Amino acid sequence: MPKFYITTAIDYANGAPHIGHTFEKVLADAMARFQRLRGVDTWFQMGMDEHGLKVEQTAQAQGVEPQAFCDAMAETYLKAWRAMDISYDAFVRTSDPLHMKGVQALFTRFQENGDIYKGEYEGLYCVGCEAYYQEKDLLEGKCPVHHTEPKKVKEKNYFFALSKYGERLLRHIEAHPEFIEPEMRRNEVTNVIRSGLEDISVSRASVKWGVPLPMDPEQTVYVWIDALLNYATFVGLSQHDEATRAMWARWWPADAHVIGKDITRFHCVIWPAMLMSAGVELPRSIYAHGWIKSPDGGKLSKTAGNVVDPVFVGEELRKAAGEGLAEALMHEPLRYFLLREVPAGRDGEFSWELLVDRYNADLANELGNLLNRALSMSHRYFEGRLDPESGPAEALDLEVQAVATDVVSKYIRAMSSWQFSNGMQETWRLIKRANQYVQETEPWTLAKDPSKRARLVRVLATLLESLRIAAALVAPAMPRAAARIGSDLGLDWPSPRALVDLEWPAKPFALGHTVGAAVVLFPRVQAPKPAQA
Ligand code: ME8
Repeated sequence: MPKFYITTAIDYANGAPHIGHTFEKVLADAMARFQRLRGVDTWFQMGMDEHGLKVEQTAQAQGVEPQAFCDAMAETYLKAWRAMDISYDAFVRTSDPLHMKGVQALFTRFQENGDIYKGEYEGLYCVGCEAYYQEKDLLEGKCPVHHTEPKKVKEKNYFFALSKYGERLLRHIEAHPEFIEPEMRRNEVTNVIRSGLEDISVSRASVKWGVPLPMDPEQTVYVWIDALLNYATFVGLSQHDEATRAMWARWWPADAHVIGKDITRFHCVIWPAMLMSAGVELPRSIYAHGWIKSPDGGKLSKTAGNVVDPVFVGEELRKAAGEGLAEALMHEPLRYFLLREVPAGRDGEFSWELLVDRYNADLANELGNLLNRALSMSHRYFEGRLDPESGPAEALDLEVQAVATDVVSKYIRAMSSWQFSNGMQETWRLIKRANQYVQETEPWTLAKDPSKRARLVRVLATLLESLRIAAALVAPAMPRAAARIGSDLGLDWPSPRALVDLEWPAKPFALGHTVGAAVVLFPRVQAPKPAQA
């Protein structure tokens, strides 16, 4: 069975998750679900980045030990990811002893390969990024991401010989362009490497909250080296027993690391160089997404203090929908919004108004309306069970069928290459075509004429078949809504092969089949903006 190992960045434990983090987790989740529903064995890993100065300082400011602080924060993250239905297989925490041992083992390997040496570092450090900056990379003396002034730091620490790996990295990227997606990011990274790589400091003398260096326990491993290694330590890098050997053989190399565009240098330069040094195969692909910005154009970030809590958004949307939106479905619209609204690799904007507009247009008026119409007419004219035979397919029916077939092939292509917005637009092309088909065929007119009964059966069967396919296509974006539609259609759902069995059958499934009662899945929202969003 083919395999797919996908990861997200692990979020800093210094503040609660916001819409920006949610965007990344939803992207990776949609890809993981897409792969699973295509019949691919998938391992989806995410987690929390717990060590380093930023977390140490935040815990200190709150008067708690870093470990206790991170334990509480892990609860907050897990609560959000469960609410958002992120289907992770493992949630890693870098304070886990298994991981810490793995970091030390790799560090020793770098040293044995002659890539670690002692030196003195003097530079400008941004705690928000947990990274050194060179003067030329600052904007008016400030960090370009956090808009804060970095601090001058001078310490004795250990260095990694990154400069050794520039040529090999360039050759790898040339031979495997898919290693960095999208192309825009690949070009940026290639330019960084071409302009010359400097060795990097990989330990901290002043930070206590971290993994002690195996060769000098007075120092801790630089948090980025520690964090990047999570991708390998939690899938059996140590290979010290049967279970870890099996994990490693099954999942490594990673097929996709999903990260934000602000951390490509770490993932596309430092991480592969570390793996080269350790003699480990490189991941297949790194996909860098854009940022979710607030309407004022700024990146939503914990440091900027303009974050939006994803769980709050769903709760408010439910209130705004007059509680008619089921509790189980209240976070689905945000998932859909993030996938539909943001073009692949680009920045996107989040605002309450944009969310409500998208919800009303696509979910209430199109998808919800189609489901409600198809089910209510099945009940009104056939008491929920269509006749087992129908009239022959006519030109209009074949046209809907042709749209479905075309949509499916374009959807698969789009979703396989991170073009989720296109995948959703394709899906809605089918949904809109089916709604238009209702207007064209006028089932209510057919129902008045008993001689048109077989034709009416064909029309409703065509609608229900379109919905079956649409529900499967929607599943990576809105798994709960898809499951709900599947069960309303009386289907055995979730089908593990939902995105394999997508062809239009010779005999529509709805013939002689009983469907559920009519429902309003997504009631329209006309509500003022809630205070926090
Ligand atoms: O960078 N829009 O953690 P982090 C889109 N611990 N994505 C955003 C975003 C926004 N407004 N804000 C953050 C770290 N992200 C490290 C990662 S991985 C070995 C270590 C994304 O909490 C960001 O780009 O600052 C990153 O991919 C992820 O959320 C975690 O960000």
